[in-house]
Amino acid sequence: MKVLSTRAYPGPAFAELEDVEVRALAELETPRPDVEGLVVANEPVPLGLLPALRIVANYGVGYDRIDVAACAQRALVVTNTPGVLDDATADLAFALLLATRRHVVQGDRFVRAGRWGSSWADGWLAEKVAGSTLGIVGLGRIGSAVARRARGFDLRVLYTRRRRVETELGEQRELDDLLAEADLVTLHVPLTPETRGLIDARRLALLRDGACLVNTARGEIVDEEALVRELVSGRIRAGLDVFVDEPSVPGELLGLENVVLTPHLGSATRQAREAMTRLVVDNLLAVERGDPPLTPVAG
Ligand code: 8YV
Repeated sequence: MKVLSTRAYPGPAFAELEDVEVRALAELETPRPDVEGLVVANEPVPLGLLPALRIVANYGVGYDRIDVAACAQRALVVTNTPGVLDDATADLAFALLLATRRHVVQGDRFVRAGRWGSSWADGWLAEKVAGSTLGIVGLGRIGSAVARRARGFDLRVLYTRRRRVETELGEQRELDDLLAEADLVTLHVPLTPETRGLIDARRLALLRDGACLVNTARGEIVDEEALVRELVSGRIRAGLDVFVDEPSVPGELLGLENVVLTPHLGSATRQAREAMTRLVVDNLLAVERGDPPLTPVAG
């Protein structure tokens, strides 16, 4: 099966694809009737240029930029990579929570600027982490991995989840109540029509003064303009790994000390990324053999 892949994805599994062409989708100008498999990283699929396509294998768990309904109409299989990046993303969410709360990046900049000797950093007293309340918006696979880490930090955990479910990981709340009660809030819902703009200006205003908001999910889950206004006002802090128009980041954020910015690193461990490639390749090989894909997305 001829596979087109938008990048050479990391790990040994990629070499198992016998007939693979690495090419950015923007470079496709004429129809490619030879291509049966496509690997993308949450990129819109030019279905019109790929008439013989059988499978779109997404390198990532989130597939919000792929028109799954249009693929289903053409009886195309769409797969993603759930499960293998939970620990990596939960680790980064925790790193951002701690870095944002404890002025880690701000401190690093201060030391590098040679300012440590000349001024006493007593404006930087942080609120403690242990004993504070963590709100997890979306207690799915990644949210649950965050909740397990929270135990070791003696955090009280609140969570939202679509279904009402009792778990020993924390206490379930309605979203507005969670936002008003938590000291630290981390987002772990997929981007869907229901979650686009979920954390809007009204909900941002519910956050407590000094609260830390972490987003390793998707930029569009938050009203980014409203978030920028809250951050410019200095009322809350944030650790942001994802942005509406990434790789562009709102310019106002770049000069702020109350925000830590990372370039969409959630799944960026060698182990997670290699396992993602493994799953992408296994899905392609399954479809090539005529077997059911391992991790299809619901169409
Ligand atoms: C990216 C992600 O897909 O899994 C997701 O939903 O956002 C990430 O894993 C990955 O960074 C490749 O762009």
